[in-house]
Amino acid sequence: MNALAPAPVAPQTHAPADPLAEQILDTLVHRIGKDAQAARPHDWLAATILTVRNDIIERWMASTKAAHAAGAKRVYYLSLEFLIGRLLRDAIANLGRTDEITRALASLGVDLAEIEEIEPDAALGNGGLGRLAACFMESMATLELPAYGYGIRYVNGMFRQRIDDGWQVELPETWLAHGNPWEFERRESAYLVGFGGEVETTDAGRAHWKPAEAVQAIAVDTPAVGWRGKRVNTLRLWTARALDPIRLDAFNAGDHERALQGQVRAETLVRVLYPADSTPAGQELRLRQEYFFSSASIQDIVRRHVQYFGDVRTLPDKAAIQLNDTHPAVSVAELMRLLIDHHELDFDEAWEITKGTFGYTNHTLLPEALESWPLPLFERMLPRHMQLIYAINARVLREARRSGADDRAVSTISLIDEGGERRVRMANLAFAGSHSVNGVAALHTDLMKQTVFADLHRLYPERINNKTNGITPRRWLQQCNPGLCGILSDVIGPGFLDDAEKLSELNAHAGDAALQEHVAGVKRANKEALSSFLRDRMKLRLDPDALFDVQIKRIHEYKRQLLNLVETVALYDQIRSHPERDWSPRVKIFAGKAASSYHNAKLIIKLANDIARRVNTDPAVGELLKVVFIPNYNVSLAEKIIPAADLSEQISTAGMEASGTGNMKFALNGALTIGTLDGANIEIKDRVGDENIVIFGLTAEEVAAKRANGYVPRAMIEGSRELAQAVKAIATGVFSPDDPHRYRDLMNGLYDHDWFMVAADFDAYHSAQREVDRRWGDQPGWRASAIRNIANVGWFSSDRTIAEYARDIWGVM
Ligand code: HBZ
Repeated sequence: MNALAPAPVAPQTHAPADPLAEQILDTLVHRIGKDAQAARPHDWLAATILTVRNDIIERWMASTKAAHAAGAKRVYYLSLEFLIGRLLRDAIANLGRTDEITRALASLGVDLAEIEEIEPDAALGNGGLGRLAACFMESMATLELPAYGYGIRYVNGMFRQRIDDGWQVELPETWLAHGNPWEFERRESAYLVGFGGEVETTDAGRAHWKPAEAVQAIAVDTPAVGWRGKRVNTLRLWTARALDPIRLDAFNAGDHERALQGQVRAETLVRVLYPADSTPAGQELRLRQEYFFSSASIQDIVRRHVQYFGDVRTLPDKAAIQLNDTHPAVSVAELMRLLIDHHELDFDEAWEITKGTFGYTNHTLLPEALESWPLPLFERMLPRHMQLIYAINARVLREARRSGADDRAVSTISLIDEGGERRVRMANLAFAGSHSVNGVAALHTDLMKQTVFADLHRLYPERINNKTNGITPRRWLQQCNPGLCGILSDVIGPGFLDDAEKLSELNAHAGDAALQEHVAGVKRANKEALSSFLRDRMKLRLDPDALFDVQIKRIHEYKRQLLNLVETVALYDQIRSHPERDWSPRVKIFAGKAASSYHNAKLIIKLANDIARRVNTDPAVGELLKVVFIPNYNVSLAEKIIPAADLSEQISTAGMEASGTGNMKFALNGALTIGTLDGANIEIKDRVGDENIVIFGLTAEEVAAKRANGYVPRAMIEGSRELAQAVKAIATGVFSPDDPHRYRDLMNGLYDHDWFMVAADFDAYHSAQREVDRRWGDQPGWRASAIRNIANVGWFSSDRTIAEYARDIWGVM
């Protein structure tokens, strides 16, 4: 400013002394077009985001330039899902600017917490797999890896769940309704993606694919800020545009529908996230989505590589592409196509480059969840890719025969499933096309070797490796539980903020009564905050001194919400029969979405609500037992519930939950786990110690043996008085007097097959819950256990997981 110029006259209202407040106000006026008087909360939110964004953009450009200047190898994380949730609190916390921004907004009469609360969740994912991708994005930036996430910019993410009379109703999620200040459309980064048509052979003997149809993929970038703002990476989500958005010939001829047909078809591609989890979405549109984002991403990666390094043959030295499950597995064929048809490499060389570049992460062994596509559909949509898959298959099967595989092994290794209708097996394609195939917890990786991938593992014994999942401690401890972090800093200093494994220093203080008191005080405050949130939202009163017992996750039979509910009914019966006993008050909290086509999962939601209605209004149990189903579970809700939990329910049928990541979040926030020996529960137990977790039930081996040897659930049910009573009560309509047969089939399923071993594990679970009661009765013991959980789960930071991927798979650390 000119020193001689008169000082500007401060406006009368909202005269901020604070330069940051001035910036926000300036943004509000000049970017949003509102003044402080007229601004609504959404305007303040947008103005705040646009202001902090400037800081992020500068770091973002610096990060990109640094990677370029260093000629660094880049990591590409391909995922059809990124469940990132809200971004404002995370971004400003990682930039270390929370206090400053809180003050600036306060000087403008705005409450930061209030505007954070109206930011919509970016819910571009179903559950664990999508949330893992989001945690990984944050950790890759934190570890200063040059990394890109690639996915789809769905217009409608995960559906919003409403509960009407106890039933789930799905409503569209409109997260973009107020615009999205975090994203940048990059019109210059656009690629053509073809579908259908035919393959011709050129005079030079090369394949030439002539698609019948093409759409344009356009990049939309969102910054991903690492801890302490050290690095900002790019989440690149593709949107679709028709090549010819309006066909003027048709329009002028009066056929307005046909004129816009191309645009509608393109928009359909990116319209909605498939809300099925653990069951493949078998429709043609899903395969179109998979190819659309895979093709755009691979084209972008190859283009960047050639632009920076000149020679496509050095791709594996400079690019590591990780496939998040098989959803992007067609990328293997797409890279082969680009290398052979466009870069004119021969098949063998292209294959070595492809294998050197890709890694594949498997997230499930459920056979019904393994993706495969009908061969005729695949061939019609992607004829050139089908040819390449045949060629890859011929090569793999040749290698299999040479290594001594018999007919049975050859048929399971084949990329084509020949049993019945012929299908393309995406997991086999991903496995064959990758130099690394990893599971997400130790048990899961072992089971991959023993079951689904046994023959591929024998053929390529070096390929399978384990990378136990992790969670980002920034979102799942620092941001969601500031009270706890304050105490931890006071006791062990702030070192844990940069290295979660330093939480182990807390072990020395686990028996300290003052610390126990403080940790319990924060837990109690978090429970009060959750209770008051639920009072406003659900008109519900909870006792913050009760044990908060929580199961929040997708509703799925293998996760066994039903086991928890049946046990709740048994407990309810016992409280009513023995009101004189010394029961400790419990609140059973459930939340989660069911795939819209998953009948039993939706019925389980209804059952939870039916049980809640009956139990919560029964004067015979009073405050001793309450049951709550919280609607519309999402990342933001998890951030409120987890810090308030005393008990974490991780009770899947052993062998079926690949890892779980909620289990890690609860333990990090001082909840004890009641769980089976499944997924990462096993590794949590190994770290927190047997005395600080409650384990029950069949092992994975026992489950397999029981299934193999003819399991008779009816006998189990009849042999357990508590179980028989509870099942009968549910089956005969005690909780559904308006429709007494509502749960008859669900309960008959337990008698007849009980695939998920609810009956087999019931007694063990019931006793384990009584063990929880006993431990809860000893509050000093419980609190010490809570502290030992916090102290010993720092290893489950996604920083550790990503460091392992970086070292063992990507070769970038
Ligand atoms: O991936 C989950 C596993 O069930 C869980 O155990 C693990 O912790 C987590 C991260 O590794 N899997 C999923 O969340 N799977 C899906 O969401 C899914 C989505 C679409 C599909 C199939 C599965 O077509």
